[in-house]
Amino acid sequence: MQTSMLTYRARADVPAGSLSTKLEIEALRTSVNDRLRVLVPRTRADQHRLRQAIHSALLAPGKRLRPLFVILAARDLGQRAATVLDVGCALEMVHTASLLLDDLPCMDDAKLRRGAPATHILYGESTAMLAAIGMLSRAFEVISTMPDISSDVRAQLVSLLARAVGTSGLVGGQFYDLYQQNVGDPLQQLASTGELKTGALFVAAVDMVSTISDSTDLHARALRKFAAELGLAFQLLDDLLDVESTVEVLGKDVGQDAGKATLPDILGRHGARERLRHHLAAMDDALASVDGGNGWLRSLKDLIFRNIPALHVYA
Ligand code: GRG
Repeated sequence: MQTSMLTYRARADVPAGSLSTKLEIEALRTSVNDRLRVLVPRTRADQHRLRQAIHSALLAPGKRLRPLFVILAARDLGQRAATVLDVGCALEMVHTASLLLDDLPCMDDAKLRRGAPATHILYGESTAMLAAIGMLSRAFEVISTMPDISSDVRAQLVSLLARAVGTSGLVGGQFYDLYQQNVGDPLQQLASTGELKTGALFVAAVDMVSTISDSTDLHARALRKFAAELGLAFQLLDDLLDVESTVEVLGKDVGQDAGKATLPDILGRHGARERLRHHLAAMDDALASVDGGNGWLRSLKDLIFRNIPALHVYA
């Protein structure tokens, strides 16, 4: 990230949430899926079971929010390089790896993911763990071998991703989720858990985009604030859906958080929705300070938080 000026391009042409915006985002999702099929970790002919586990997990119909987030943040910065698609796919590999690990019996013990039995149910726990590590490693390989960017920028991207995965990110957040539930102030603890477990990847996503785009510090900070609020809002939405939605709608187990301290549990559903609105407003504020609130990220935010039939109440 540098201090050179780069115009933050607001999109006056397509209003947030319009049909053409949805179609455009849908087309981007297709290009993410196509690219994931190319980048998926290679396996040898005699590693058939591992290949099946990786393919069924990574190429399953996920929402692809993290790649979309990367691509749309880059668009808002006027950046359309192919590099950005690969960054998004690498984040999706990390995210999918985290889902495989999260679903294991020693963690969340989930049975269903992305509309199908969880990877450890289909292929066994050890293969699920190996598949996760295979995807995680491939993510770093993709980032560290991306053409058309300097080795200095590549090194910065690797560092940002490593930080988001490790004890300052997913690993640290998962540890809190598993073992720190009843330690200290529960609201503070949940904020730390959400910040690391869910927010770290979103923050890494925009930091990576800002690095590639050589964005201004002002824009980088605003995107980072947006991403941090998105992480908290998205985790809160995930917690609300766990109590309010169905297996059919989500394609994953519900009621997984029973007995756990979550925001809906502590604040009640009404209080949790209020808090969600607060995060959504903070996201708008962050964007407004740079693009007038009419960019692609605004559209993505609207799609995530409004387009869930059972949850129009959150809009
Ligand atoms: C070493 C990669 C790695 C991880 C170790 C297991 C772990 C630490 C972290 C778990 C992090 C986790 C699963 C957080 C939950 C985040 C969340 C709200 C996931 C749901 O994401 P969606 O709704 O899912 O985007 P889809 O399936 O649509 O991609």
